[in-house]
Amino acid sequence: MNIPEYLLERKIIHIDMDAFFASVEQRDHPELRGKPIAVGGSPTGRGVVAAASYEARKFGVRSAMSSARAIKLCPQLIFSKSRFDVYRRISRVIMAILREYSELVEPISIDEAYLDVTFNKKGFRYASQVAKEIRKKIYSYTGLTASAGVAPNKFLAKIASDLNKPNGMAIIQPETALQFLSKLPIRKIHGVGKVTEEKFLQLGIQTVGDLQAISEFELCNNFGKSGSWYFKLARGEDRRPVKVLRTRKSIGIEDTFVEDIIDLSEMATNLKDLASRLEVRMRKSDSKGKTITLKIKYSDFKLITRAVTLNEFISDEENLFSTAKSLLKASYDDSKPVRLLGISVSNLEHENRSAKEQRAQLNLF
Ligand code: TTP
Ligand code: CA
Ligand code: CA
Repeated sequence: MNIPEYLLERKIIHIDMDAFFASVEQRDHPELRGKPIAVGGSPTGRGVVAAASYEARKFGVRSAMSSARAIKLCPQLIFSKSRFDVYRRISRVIMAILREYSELVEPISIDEAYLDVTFNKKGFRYASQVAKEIRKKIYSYTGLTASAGVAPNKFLAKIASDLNKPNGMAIIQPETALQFLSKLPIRKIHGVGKVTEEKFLQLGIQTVGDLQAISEFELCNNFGKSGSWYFKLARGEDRRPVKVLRTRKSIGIEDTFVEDIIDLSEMATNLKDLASRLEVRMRKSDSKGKTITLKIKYSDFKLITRAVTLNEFISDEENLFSTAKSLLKASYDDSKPVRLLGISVSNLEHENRSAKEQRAQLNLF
């Protein structure tokens, strides 16, 4: 059988952490290990389950289920509070590990990413070797397990990472992709929800194999534009590139005043307010930075920026304010009314750190 060229061009890995939030809680609270646990809102309120441990899933407990229903299904279920800052930090370590193998990394949620390893940084011949190494490294750095899918494109890689979950991996080879697809139930196609599945079933389409027998024209008649997409997917054709999301290079905040300001102490008051709001933003995105930039726009719309790089990473109001204020003092001119002030922080900490350093900071074990 001829293998279509689009299945021979690339090697894509999809990595997805196992029961992510729940596994983190079990890692940090040994008494929860081996037990059915749910991370999320309490069953007495109107909370929902964010993540369920694999032990809890045996009882049917799932993400997005109401906590009240979860406890009915599994009366011994233990609820654990979520700790987003911890999950975010771990996520960053994982993404940094992935970048050690390829520059082409596309995080698609807090616990999963695609990477294109057609040309990987370590010169591995097989993508499966890369995936194996990555899983090992994630475990040694975070104490958590990940599952991996290796395939010629994103669509197949995502399906593959689910096949041997948890703590497993699967490879879909170009040679076997079409045969594999033919047996796959239609709902396994990413983006096919209950409603679309029902529509497929009504047309007598249960597996991707059934879908392969339908013409593109007919699919478009039934599903509009998505018809062509389904037609391609049925043949394992997914040319979507792994897109590198540019990481944030700076965080800033600015205010344009209703009336221009000429008084230095009034400017300082505004700067103080900016610094306080900037601190909140930096805390939210869990970042610190070294370079502080002050932006001044004068009443004649002339714009200047003044920057200083500190010896340490900061994110607190006090330091932001005092640094910005000294920049302001140095460039203050009492003949020039100011219409806008802004502070931004660049040279951010997480860009400057490798996975190893991030792990050291996490102090996991
Ligand atoms: P998922 O990857 O969907 O699930 P999971 O990691 O818990 O389990 P699996 O082993 O099947 O991959 O989601 C990752 C995390 O995102 C999950 O641990 C908690 C969070 N999440 C929510 O907060 N709400 C949700 O509805 C879902 C699906 C996930
Ligand atoms: Ca997951
Ligand atoms: Ca996920």
